[in-house]
Amino acid sequence: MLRCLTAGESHGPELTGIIEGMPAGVPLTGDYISAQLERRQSGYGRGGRMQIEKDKARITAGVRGGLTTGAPICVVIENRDWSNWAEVMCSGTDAHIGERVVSKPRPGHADLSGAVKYNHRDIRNILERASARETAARVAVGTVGRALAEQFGIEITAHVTRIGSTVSSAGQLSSGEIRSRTERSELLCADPKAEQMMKEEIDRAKKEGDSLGGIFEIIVTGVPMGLGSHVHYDRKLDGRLAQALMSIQAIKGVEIGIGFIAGEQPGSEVHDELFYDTERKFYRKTNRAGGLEGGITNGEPLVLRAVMKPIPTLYKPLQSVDLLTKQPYEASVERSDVCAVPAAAVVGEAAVAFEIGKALIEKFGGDSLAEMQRNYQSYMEYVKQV
Ligand code: EPS
Repeated sequence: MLRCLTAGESHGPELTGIIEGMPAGVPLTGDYISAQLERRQSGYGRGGRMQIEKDKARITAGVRGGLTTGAPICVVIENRDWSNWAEVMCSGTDAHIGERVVSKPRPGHADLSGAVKYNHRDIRNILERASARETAARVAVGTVGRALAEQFGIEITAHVTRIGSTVSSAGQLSSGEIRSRTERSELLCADPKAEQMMKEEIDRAKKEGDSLGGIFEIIVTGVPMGLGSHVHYDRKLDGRLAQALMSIQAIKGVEIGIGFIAGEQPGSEVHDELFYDTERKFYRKTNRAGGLEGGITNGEPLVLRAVMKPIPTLYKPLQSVDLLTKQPYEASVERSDVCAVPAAAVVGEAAVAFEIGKALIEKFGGDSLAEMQRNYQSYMEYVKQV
């Protein structure tokens, strides 16, 4: 069973990810993880913090000579901004606890509910962990799952399909074409015309002190039929993928396949009809189910979408109430991202990669990659004979 934990505050010394349950013999390096961290940091519309951070993954356990050993893997990412926060964020009793206290909850953040729930008078104790900085650690742990998935020919591609009112028309492209186009895009958008309009929309929002959300899509190819299960709610892969995506900061909805459109169409236009030929075996001419039926992968590409709300830390003040004085005030900030949808798309890829890695281990078992691959080959032979 593959599991992970992350720890670390936004302005603490570092973020840490621990992954347990990876088989031995999977190629993995710090550079491989850092390449994904770099993708997460790029994107038009990021704020001042991204000028400070240069995320690099340092593997401190579980990998030797570029291969996993089977032991827990530990990945550390340093927070460069820590040097500006060392006294305030220090874990010792000499921390400057009374400095940079936050008592003004920002609407849309975990600030107020978190402070009440955890009995804090300083909202910093909540915002430091609720911060999307934590997604750097999620990318690191998810990339370990991706390293495993790649060994089975699985590819995971995200692209931004909407920012604010601008929609990309890249929906009809192949995942390979989407991947090569997004590599050249600052917004991870496969439609250059839409990307230009998205940038203009971000510029306008920035000028007005506002923020923008959007939608990203994730396509997973090479997934064998039979990952996940129909037998119990917590084994259904659609539910697990949705949870993985919903738990990313600021995500407010997830769709699989045609998603909410399914509620508008008659059944005859929703379900994917089945066909068979000796070459292709069982196949479908459509993929409205997004590669998942009954919580089990059906061999078609997985297609998932998630919507990110606009970042709630705004230059434009929003009405709120001070936690301590109970006086009304207008919440505003000195530093914020205007739009982080491309970053969220990279985090989404990693979150999905982790779940796919987990599902592969559940299905094909084994303590080493070689053992897993033997099990995989024998299963794929069986599927071909059905
Ligand atoms: C974040 C606020 C900003 C973002 C941060 C998430 O940080 P700061 O408060 O230091 O300006 O830059 O995102 C990251 C640091 C990151 O690596 O993505 C928030 O409140 O969620």
